[in-house]
Amino acid sequence: MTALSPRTSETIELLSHIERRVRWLSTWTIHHANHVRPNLDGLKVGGHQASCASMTTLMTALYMRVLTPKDRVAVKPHASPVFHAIQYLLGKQSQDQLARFRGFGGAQSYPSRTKDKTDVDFSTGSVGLGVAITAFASLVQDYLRGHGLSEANAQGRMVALLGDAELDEGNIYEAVIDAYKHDMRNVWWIIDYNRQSLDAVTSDRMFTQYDQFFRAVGWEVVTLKYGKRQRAAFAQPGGEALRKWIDDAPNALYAALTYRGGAAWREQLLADLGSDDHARALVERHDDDALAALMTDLGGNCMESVLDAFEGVQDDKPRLFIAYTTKGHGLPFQGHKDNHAGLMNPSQLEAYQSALGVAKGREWEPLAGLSPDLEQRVRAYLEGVSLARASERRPEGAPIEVPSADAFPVPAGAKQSTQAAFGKILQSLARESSALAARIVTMSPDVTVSTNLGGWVNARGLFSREPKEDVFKRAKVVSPQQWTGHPRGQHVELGIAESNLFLSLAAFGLSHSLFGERLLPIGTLYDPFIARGLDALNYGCYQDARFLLVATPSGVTLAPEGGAHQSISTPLIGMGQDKLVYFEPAYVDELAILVRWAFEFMQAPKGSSVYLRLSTRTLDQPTRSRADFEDALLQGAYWQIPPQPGASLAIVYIGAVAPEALKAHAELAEDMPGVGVLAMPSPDRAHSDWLASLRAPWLNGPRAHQPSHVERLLGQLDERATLITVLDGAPHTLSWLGSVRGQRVIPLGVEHFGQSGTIDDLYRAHRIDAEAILDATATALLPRQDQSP
Ligand SMILES: Cc1ncc(C[n+]2csc(CCOP(=O)(O)OP(=O)(O)O)c2C)c(N)n1
Ligand SMILES: [Mg+2]
Repeated sequence: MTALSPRTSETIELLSHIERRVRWLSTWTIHHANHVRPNLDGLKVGGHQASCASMTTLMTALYMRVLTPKDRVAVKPHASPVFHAIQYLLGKQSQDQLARFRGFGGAQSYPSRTKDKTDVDFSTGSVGLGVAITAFASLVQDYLRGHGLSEANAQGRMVALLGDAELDEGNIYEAVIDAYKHDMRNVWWIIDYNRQSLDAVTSDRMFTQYDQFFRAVGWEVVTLKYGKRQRAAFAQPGGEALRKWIDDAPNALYAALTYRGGAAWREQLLADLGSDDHARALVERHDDDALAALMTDLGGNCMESVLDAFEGVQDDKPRLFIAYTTKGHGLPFQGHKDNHAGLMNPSQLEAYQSALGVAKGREWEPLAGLSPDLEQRVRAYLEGVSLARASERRPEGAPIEVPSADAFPVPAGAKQSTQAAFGKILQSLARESSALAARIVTMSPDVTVSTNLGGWVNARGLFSREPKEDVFKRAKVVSPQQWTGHPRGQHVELGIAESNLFLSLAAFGLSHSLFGERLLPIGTLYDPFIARGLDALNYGCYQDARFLLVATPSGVTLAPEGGAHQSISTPLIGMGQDKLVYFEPAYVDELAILVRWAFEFMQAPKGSSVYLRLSTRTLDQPTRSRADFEDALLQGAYWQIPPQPGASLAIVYIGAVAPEALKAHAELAEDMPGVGVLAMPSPDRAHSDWLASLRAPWLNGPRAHQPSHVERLLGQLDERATLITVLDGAPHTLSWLGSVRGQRVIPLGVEHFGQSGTIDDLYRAHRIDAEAILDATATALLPRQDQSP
């Protein structure tokens, strides 16, 4: 943070006016979308006026005074209109975008890095994730600094603005634990403590607990409970009784009285405190409006208290601000328990508008309703705001050169698994002094060793803010793992919580765009546990973070290690997940090509993250020249054994079941020469290419049709050929192949899980062995009932 200009009473005055503008504009934006803009499909548009109103003080203080361009913020999803109103006042958002709030191409329902047309630092939407990513972004900052890629004074604050019910999301506590282990700094989490969620008022039992959670893991906790007006009242005779009443009041009662207003406050306070003469006098000195204003003067809605709290911070310790607020602050439904998705009706809006002096037809004017003098002073203030003057906050980071294929030699060995080979490929990169090797950062949720990253970590070290000796090494305990921690280490060892792996990949995978330095993050985990972090994975992809996800072992092929660790549906996740390309190589020469390609694709403007589904099964490796299959591999499929032209049968396989496909083929060869074996290392690439080729003529006219890669490959078979597909995963992964040319598919795959055994046992039980393929062939040869001869 830079030094702030001294705060004067005028600062507070102007910020309070700005806050009123922010509240008006965010309320109006939602109102306009719901009540003014034509509604063409009759569906609710929605928006959260109450959730916005409770945050306007906090956000105005931050954006209009406290934040600097180095700071990055995750805004509570349903406060999106507040964020957009602030950007609008700072001259960084258009009226057109606000007027199209929640419409196609307009300001998004929830702040979005990829879809919004203004400066969103972190997307939010699925509550909890935006909070946690700020902790990992601060780790990225520390990492860059440790690696000499940023200066000490370049450190910004990673800020999350969160709802209080958002604290129910367990991923927040998982992140806090890893944050503590990594001694993370420069994180501010600011709770909009309005004590209401979507459905209800927060349980009183939680009322005092949050601070203890956080203090236990090294956070400084700042509670903003009372506003300035309340503090002044507490200093008066009877004030202590009032304070005690406020402290003891149940959340639901406080909210209900807030909704009902001054007369209700008076009735309740006099009933409870009336026997105390001083307290009674204190209450009676306030008329109804003044009493309501006093009782709702909570710390998080008091500009001066908020600024005191933020500006009082002088260090980089992680900080939790518990800012008491009123949900719907200043709006007619404030405190009402059902106000979460409540919308003001047109007459309420009209009353609010006229109280602010905003003339009809001038609703979008940024400073409507202010006197000319005030307008001029506010405008001058806004022009001086640090974020208004900031220019580029979306750097791209220089690309990292990916060395030629020589730097990615195919690991030697006649029999190998893709998992072990991946470890070897990284080990050979670790020996290089290339720019690429310097920018790789690996991370794993406590499965570094068992996913074969140990060698890489031995060579490149653990990332740690402070040097950490390998005590076992000093004590001469023999171990293949020799892990020393230091600020230049290139592996981030995470706790088991997989959600943290994905949030960490998301943060490191945005380094180029947040901090202007590109990193190439690689995360390893067991394939089934992708499901544990799936929402966080989706979240990273949504933000267009770029990373390489290596999931291993996978399927039932992990055999005796298996049982509960088997994965079935991950190929479908790989195919269905936007901004993630899925590959499942069988052979290590494929893998070497794919790892190199992934580093390029992760950096390509139209690229994405990459997911490699690997295996511990050792396979006999083919001897062949990469030129024979490289291009086709990258398009997702190639003929490993080409069919005779017009063949009536092909076996299509993914990954570790290659030997079964080849064995079945060999057995068929005598009776049925010409059967092809199609290797399909990326059903994802092949499928999306096929869909794109279908779409092209619809979008660009009939001449735009180009047959897709897989269409060309299958075109070598008879049009009535049968495709027997097989993989260690959900059979649906390849069923779509039947629609490419209308050929029949018999899909083999895994539908149930949980039983361990040998590979032979399991392949037999799940019917993905050679015998099952031959059985399917027999079915294929039967005359089809639907086809007349
Ligand atoms: C993972 C997830 N679950 C559910 C929701 C739906 N949702 C949006 S806001 C909300 C309640 C939030 O309450 P709180 O965090 O207290 O916010 P505020 O009171 O400020 O609106 C819920 C359940 C969501 N966005 N994300
Ligand atoms: Mg709340």
